[in-house]
Order: sequence, then C-alpha cells, then structure tokens
Amino acid sequence: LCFTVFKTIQAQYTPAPQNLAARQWFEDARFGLFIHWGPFSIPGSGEWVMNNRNITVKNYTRLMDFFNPIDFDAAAWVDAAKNAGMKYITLITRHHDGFSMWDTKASDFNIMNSPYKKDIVKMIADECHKQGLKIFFYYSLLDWRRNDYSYWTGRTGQGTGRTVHGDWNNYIKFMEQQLTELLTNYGEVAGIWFDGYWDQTEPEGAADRTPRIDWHLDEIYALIHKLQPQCLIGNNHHLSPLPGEDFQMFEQDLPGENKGGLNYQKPSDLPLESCVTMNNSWGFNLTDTSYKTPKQLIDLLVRASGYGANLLLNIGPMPNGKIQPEFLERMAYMGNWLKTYGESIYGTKGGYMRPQTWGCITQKNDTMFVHVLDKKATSIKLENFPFKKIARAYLLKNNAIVQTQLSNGTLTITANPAMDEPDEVIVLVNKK
Ligand code: FHN
Repeated sequence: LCFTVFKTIQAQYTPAPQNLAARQWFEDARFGLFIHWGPFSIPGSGEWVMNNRNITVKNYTRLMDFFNPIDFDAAAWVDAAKNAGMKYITLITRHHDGFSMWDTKASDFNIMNSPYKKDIVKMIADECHKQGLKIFFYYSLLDWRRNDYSYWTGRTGQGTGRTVHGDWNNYIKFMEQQLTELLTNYGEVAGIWFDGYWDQTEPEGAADRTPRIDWHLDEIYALIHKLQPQCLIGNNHHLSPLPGEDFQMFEQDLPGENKGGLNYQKPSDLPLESCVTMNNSWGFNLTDTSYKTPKQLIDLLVRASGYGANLLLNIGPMPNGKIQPEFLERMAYMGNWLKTYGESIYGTKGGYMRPQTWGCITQKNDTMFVHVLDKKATSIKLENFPFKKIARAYLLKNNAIVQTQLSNGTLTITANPAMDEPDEVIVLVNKK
C-alpha cells in the first residue's frame, strides 16, 4: 500500500462564548462515566474482539441479530452515575466495529435492525437531560467493516471478507451525516469524543506521528461547532491538541505521567481529562477480574484533580443491559466518599505544585486542599508555599485542627492519615 502524507492545513478557530462557558463547566465537573457497550459486549472478550479474532465482516455482522439487552434500564444507569457523583456520561455511539447505537439513516448496521429495536443513544441522552447529567458522544473515526473506509487498521486484511476498500470522500460524508444526526436529534450534546485517529500513524513516541490519513478534521470540527457551538470536541489522538479541539484527553494515564507509554503529549492549557478502566478492559470482559480497589479509584480521582484534570471512569456493561456488581459497588463507594469530600474536588483547580508521592493539592480561591493519600506520610513539606499566612488549618472530615508551620516559604504540615480512609484532606485557608 502506498500512503500519501497529509499535512492538514488548519483553519483558525475561535471558540464561541457558549463553548468557553462549557469548558468552564467541564473543568468544574471533574468526574464522568465512560460507557463501552454494544454488540461487541456479547462475546465477553472486550470491544476489540472483531480485530483480535480476525472475525470476517459477514460473521461479525451476525452479532447484530443477538443484541437484545432486555434488562437495560437507562434511568437506572444514569441514576447510578449520578449517585457516584459523576456529572456527565460519555457513551459509545459507534466504536471501531462500526455498529451505530442509534436510529441512523446512514448505515443499516444499527440498533434499529437488532431484535432490541430501540434507540439506545436516545434513551440514555434523554435520561441524562432528565436527571441533570451532561451527555458526550464517543465516535470512532476508524471503521473495521465499511468498504469505503480506505485503511486496514492493524488487521491483516486476510480473511476479513472486506474485498472492496476505499471511497474516502464517501466515508467522510458518511461520518458527517452521522454526526449531523447525533447533533440534531438528541438535544444538547456536551461533547464529541473522537477516537481512532491514530490509525496509520507511527506508534506513540515516534519522532514523526503525522497521520497518513486526511481526516478532514477542519471540516468535521466546523460542522460540529456550527450545529452546536457549545459542544466540546476532544480527540484521543495522543498528540498535542489540534485547532478546533476544546479539551485534551489522556488514555489510561494522568496528564504528563505517561505511565503506559501511550501519552507522550504534554498537557496543554485546554481542559484536561484522563480516561481509565475499572479493571483492564473497556468493553465487557468475562475473564478480567483485575478490578481496581476503591482506594486506587479515589487516588485516581484525587490525583487527576491535583493535575487539574477530570476523571472519566469506564464501565463495560453486560450484553443483557445490566452493569456488573463490581462496577456498581465501586461507583457507589465513590459517590459516598464525594458526599463528604466533594468540595475538595468539584470546582477546584490543580494544585500550585504537581502531585507528589504523598498525595496532591487542589485549590479553590483562598482555600487549599492538601490530599494525603500515602498513609505513611506524617510530615509534609510544601515548598514555595503561595500563602503568606494561614488563617486556619483543619481536617475536612471533622474540622479537627491540624498543626502547620510556615517558615522561609515552606509550609510543614503534621499529618496523621487515618488508616481506614483513602484520603486525609487537610484544608488550609489563606489569611489575607
Ligand atoms: O481502541 C480504543 C479502545 O477500544 C478504547 O475505546 C479506548 C478508550 O480510550 N480508545 C482506543 C484505544 O486508544
């Protein structure tokens, strides 16, 4: 195959006032639910099952006939997210397998042609609007199934049954038609979360990751912002943000940490989001029981906030429409924790210093929240401390006074982290 290298010429982008307001809302929200769900959930082997098992288009298409999640209850899902303290839901509308979870007129491979025959995107979006959560739509740029998609996406091309491939203009038009539907028929959409841009780029970390695909992003982004100016655009391309994007995401990682080698990009000034799985899978996986502990999940939320980022925590519901108890229990735990500690998370900014091994800082006006996550941390030194004097230092959970000493710009805090709680939050109030 011979690829042309496209250097996309990016148009100037000035976010609309509604968009800037939406960014502020997003930054204050701090916590969202990611949902990977669709016919790919049926084999219980994750959302990459078509690719990983090299299932042919013809055979994969059969999954549509089995997707009948009779136990699905949109109200219960949104309620669980709300009780977890989450402020938005990012829903897979179409993943790389190309199945559309809504009543699309642009493709037959959609939920209305499954035995379920109900527009799942609408059901969840309506419930979000009803219960006061915002809705984001995940939308895959790449497609493993369509003939007009011109690339092979890590599949060998052997035995896939996709014989004709390539009508790029048609594919772009198809995506624009689908995005128009999503941004016209589902009320206010808080954001579009793109994925798959990395198809046909050099691997993460390579010196030149210029895509060999012209995704027509200028055109697509302009369309989205024209239809809904407040709609935030993010793209999981693992690069620095491109013009037209409104937030920046980090996959399985906190901003700037690059623990998994996926995220070499530096955090930008845009609102930030870290998306993370609760076990090791995005889509339902029958054998993956490596669930993060409640403490690990709280640490992630707190440390994300310490970086000034949101946590988008993922669940992969089961094919029958139920969310497995391991996920529900952890969500409930986090919601309960946030009832006490929410004020140190929502509406805060990242700390004046980056998160440290002992924990991290979040800030709101003249209040600083010191999150002691390491149970062994008993003396914490905050160098270049920005307040000249402290009016009060106390534990958020019970107002108990905390000993602090400020000298030569370094604040020393005597901490005594409770063993049975994930995070000891110390509140420092600036004396002006
Ligand atoms: O390939 C996808 C994967 O299935 C999942 O949707 C994640 C979520 O961030 N994104 C892609 C991998 O980068």
